[in-house]
Amino acid sequence: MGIIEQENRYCAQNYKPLPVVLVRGRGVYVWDEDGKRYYDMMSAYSAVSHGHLHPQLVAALTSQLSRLSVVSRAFYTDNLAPFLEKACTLSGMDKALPMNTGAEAVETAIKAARKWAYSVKGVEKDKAEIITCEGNFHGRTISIVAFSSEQQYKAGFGPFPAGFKNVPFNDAAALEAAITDNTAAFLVEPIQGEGGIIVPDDGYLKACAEICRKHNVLLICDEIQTGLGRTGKLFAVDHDAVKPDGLILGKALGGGLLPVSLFLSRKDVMDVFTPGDHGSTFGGNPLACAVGLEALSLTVEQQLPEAAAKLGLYFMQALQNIQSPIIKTVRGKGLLIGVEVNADLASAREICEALMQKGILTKETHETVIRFAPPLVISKAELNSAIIIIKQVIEDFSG
Ligand code: IF1
Repeated sequence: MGIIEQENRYCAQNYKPLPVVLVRGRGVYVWDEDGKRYYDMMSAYSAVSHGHLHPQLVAALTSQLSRLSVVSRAFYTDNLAPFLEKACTLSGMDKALPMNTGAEAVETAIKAARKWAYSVKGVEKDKAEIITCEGNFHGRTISIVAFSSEQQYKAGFGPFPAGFKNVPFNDAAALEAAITDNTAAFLVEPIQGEGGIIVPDDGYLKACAEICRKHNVLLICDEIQTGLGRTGKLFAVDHDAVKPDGLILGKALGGGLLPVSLFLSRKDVMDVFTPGDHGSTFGGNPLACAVGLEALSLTVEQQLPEAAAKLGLYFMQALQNIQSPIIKTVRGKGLLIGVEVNADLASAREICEALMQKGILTKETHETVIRFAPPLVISKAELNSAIIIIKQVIEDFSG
């Protein structure tokens, strides 16, 4: 039985992977079981922004593995505090709560916002509302898909908890109109990833921040995908010079090695948690802290935001210069780029399969958008080589 057949036999079919079996990764490259090399243009949905097996991240993890792995938060350890101090200093937040997956950090943010609404803002018990956006993606838990606008993510999983309200993305007036005295928070991705790399107008986030401040509503930004340099700034909120009341980090925070996530916020929000309120077996474990601290340091030391800004602009211009009727639009920021294809001329999935044949790995989102999000450590030479292949494949499809 081949490995794909074996996986189909034993694994739930909750994904439809491209027919490639990866066995090795390094930097911007991954290799399949036949030794064929691919450019990774997905970075595991931006979890591998530092490149596969970055030597400094592997060294940080290996070193920690020789000392202490997991002890739970029943005891103090020597590297949680330095990790959280670094994260707070870089983000301008007062305190952080460590979790593992992005969804867990989003759930933490929802709990914090609700408890803050009751205990600080004075919202009536069990009446707190959280506003989110159409086209959002914040994870796959029952509470989170309760406010998803993607029917497939909800179908068959009800019933869902109440207390969430969706407004159109990129419409600050709609946000203000949806706010009531019971509104605890506005939870938003600065750029919608899964929604198809939707970049809002300049100033949208700034307008939302002002509206939230005016109505004493927490602005919580989900930067699980857009954070740590991906969009050309350390955080995507920096494009609008917005400091949110809460920030959610994940994916690249784990250096492409471990699940590491954080909910960071103001002191008065974080202080609603008292011992026993919330927790996680692995949240803030020494391995995660060693990797998380190194991932943050590397992002800044290697100027990954600046690299993403420069190479992202170059990459987008190269994609926009491809003369092809199958390309409808090219959009994105930094190295988070989406190419929307003309659905009546070509299928994004088929283009991804053709790209795979030529040594480029990426995935479509929402059937019509091809995501290009390489590791931020990609060199201009590597990017040029990838662009040549992408151009060739799109021109072949254009007949
Ligand atoms: C899937 C999307 C990307 C996220 C944001 C929270 C989470 C994610 C902004 C949850 C996770 C992943 C999940 C993965 C596909 C992928 C994805 F297409 F679904 F939306 F990246 F764009 N906030 N996104 O992007 O973090 O719990 O997964 O660690 O579920 O299919 P997680």
